[in-house]
Order: sequence, then C-alpha cells, then structure tokens
Amino acid sequence: MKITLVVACALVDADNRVLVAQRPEGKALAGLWEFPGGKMEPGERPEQTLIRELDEELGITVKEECLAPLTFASFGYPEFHLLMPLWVCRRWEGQVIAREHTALKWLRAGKLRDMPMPPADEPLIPPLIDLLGA
Ligand code: 9L3
Ligand code: MG
Repeated sequence: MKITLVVACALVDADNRVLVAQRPEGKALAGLWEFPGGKMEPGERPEQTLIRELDEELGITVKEECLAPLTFASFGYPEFHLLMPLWVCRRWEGQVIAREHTALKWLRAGKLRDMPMPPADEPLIPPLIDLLGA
C-alpha cells in the first residue's frame, strides 16, 4: 500500500478561531473543508513543507518556531494511505487570502464538527477542542 505524507496546519487567530479552507472544484475531495496543507516533496522536512504550503495556499509567512505539533491523522483511501500530522500556528506575517481554495472560514473549534471535512481531518477536531475549548 502506498503511503502519502501530507502535513496540515490549524491557524488560530486572536479570538481562538481556527481556519478551514474549502477545497476547489477539479481537485480530490472538492467542496470539503480542510485544514490547509499539502504533500511533502523530496528533501523537505515537514515544517518546511508546511511553510511552503501556507505561502502558496494562503499567502502568509510562518516561522518554524511558531509551528507547534499537536497530533496526527491516519486514513486509508482506496488509492493510498494518508498520514497527516497537524501543527498549530498562532503567529504569521501577512493577510490570509484564498490563493487556491474556493473559500475560507474562521470557526471556534466546536463548530468544526458542523463542516463537511475530508475523513482524514475529522479526527483532528477533538484534540483541537481539548487545546482551544469548544
Ligand atoms: N488532504 C486531506 N486533508 C487535508 C489536506 C491538506 C490534504 N487537510 C488530502 C487530499 C489529497 C491529499 O491529501 O488527497 C493531498 O492534498 P493536496 O495536495 O491535494 O492538498
Ligand atoms: Mg493543499
């Protein structure tokens, strides 16, 4: 079974709200709301992948010391098995904009349960509620 390593990030704003981003039409899992991130490329450490993905997808600059590892997800899709660690980030430079996603939402952690998410992302919600409150 092929294993794909994807990294994801919960951006948390000053009101303890978390960013979720809607996957665009034409990509896998289109229309579902995810924690932003993407696949590791050869030679990258996971934190470097996340810094690159957050720049590409959201136009923000994150420093490695602002990335706190929280938990990870594991999910078997038909084509591959996804391993996806989640980091939490409360500090970044720049304005968050949707460069690749259809839409963005900032939600309290308890409200994430109301969003249709990829199956790999759903188990990441309880640890976020533990950290941030509902
Ligand atoms: N994926 C699932 N949840 C996420 C992310 C960032 C990615 N929070 C899945 C969707 C794709 C694969 O991982 O099947 C690669 O992601 P991308 O490169 O299409 O963003
Ligand atoms: Mg992505």
